[in-house]
Amino acid sequence: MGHRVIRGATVATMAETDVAYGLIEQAAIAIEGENIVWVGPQNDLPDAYADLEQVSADGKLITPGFIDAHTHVVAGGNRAEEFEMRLNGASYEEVARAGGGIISTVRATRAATEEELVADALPRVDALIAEGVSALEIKSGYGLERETELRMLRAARQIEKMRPVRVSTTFLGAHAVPPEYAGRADDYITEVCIPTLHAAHAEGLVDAVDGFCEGIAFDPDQIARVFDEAKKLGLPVKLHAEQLSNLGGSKLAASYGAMSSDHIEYLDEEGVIAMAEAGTSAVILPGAFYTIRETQVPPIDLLRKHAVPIALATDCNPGSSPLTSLLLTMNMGCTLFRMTPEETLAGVTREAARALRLADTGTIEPGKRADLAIWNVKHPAELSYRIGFNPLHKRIFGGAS
Ligand code: DI6
Ligand code: FE
Repeated sequence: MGHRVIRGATVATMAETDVAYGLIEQAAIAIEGENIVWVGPQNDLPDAYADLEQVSADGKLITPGFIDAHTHVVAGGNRAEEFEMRLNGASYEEVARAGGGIISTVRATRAATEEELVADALPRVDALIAEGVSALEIKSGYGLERETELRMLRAARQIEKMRPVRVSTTFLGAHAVPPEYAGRADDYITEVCIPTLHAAHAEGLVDAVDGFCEGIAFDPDQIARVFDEAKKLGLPVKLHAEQLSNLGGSKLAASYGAMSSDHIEYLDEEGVIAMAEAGTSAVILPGAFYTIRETQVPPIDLLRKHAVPIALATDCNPGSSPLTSLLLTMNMGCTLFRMTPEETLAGVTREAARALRLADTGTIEPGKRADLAIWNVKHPAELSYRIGFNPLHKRIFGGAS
C-alpha cells in the first residue's frame, strides 16, 4: 500500500490554475502513504521518487475522487409506489391520503433499526463509490423526533466504518414539521429540534447543521433559531434555500457564514451577492429539479458573475431525487443548467470539498490525500457528456486501491 508512482495518465488535477481542468498530459503522481507528494509531467519526476514502485496508467484519465456534498442516503423505505400512483393519475391529495410524501419516509425511518438503516443505505453508497466517490455528506431529517434523528446520524457514522469512504454528517432536524406538531412549527423547534441537536452534538454525531427554509417547511426566523444554537456549539451551518420560492434563506445563511446554500433555483442577485461576500458556496442539485419537473433554473450566470463557488450534488433522497449517480448529475448540470463540463467536474471535486470544508481533498496536489478516480476515457468532458455510462477503471482511496 501507499508508496508508488502512477505514470502515463492524463491528470485533471482540478487545481486552481489557468490551465483548463489543471490538465497534465503524460503525468506522474507520486504517493506516499495516504498522501500525494508530487504531481507533474512524468519527464520531470524528481529522482527522489524514481525508486518507488512504478504503476502504468497509460491511456487513462485520473481525476480527484468524487465528493457528493448533499445526500439523504440514510432513509427508510422508498416512494416508488407513490411515484407510480402519480403517474397513474392520482392527485396530490390522494397520494397524501394513501400516506405518501415526506411523511411516509418519516414513518418508515422511525420504524427502522440502525442496522436496517445502514443496510438500506449501503447499496446507494456503493452505487456512488462505483462511480469514483471517496467522500459524501449524509443528513438526518427523516426522524423528526429525538431517537430517530440520533439513529440516522449513528447509521451515517457506521457507513464510514463499513466502506472505504469518508462521511460528513449533517443534522437536519429542521427538515419538515412532523404530523404530531402540525401547525406548531415553533414548538417543534423548541421542544424537539434544538434539544436533539444538543444531544447529537454531545454524542459527536454532528459535523454541520442544516435546515429547509420554505413555505412547506420552516420560515427564516425558525431557521435562525436553529442556527443560533449551532453557533453556540461552534458548528457550521448550511441551508436548503430558494428551492420553490424566495424567502431570503440564502441571505440568512450567508449572515451566519454558511458553508453552502443548496438548491437556490429562486435565488435573486441580492442573495447571490450576500453569498459571495460570506464565502458561502452554492450547491446545485439538478436531480431534484429534474424529478419535480421544475422549470425555474438556478441563477448560474449570477453565481459566475459574483464568483460564488459552485458545487454539484445528487441530493439523493427517496422523494425528490432518487439519484445515486454523480456522473448523471454532471450531465444534468450541463444539459439542464448550461454549466460547462469543467464546472461540473469542479463541482463534484474541488468545489464539493470546499462546500464541505474538507481541506485535504478535492484536487490532485502535493499534500492532499491520494483520493483518486481512474477512468477509461481520454478527456474529462467525456464524464459529463455521456449518459448512463460508467467508465470508472479503478478508485484509489487514501493511497489504497
Ligand atoms: N428538499 C427536497 O426536495 C426534499 N427535501 C428537501 O429539503 C424532499 C424530501 C422528500 O420528499 O423526502
Ligand atoms: Fe436535500
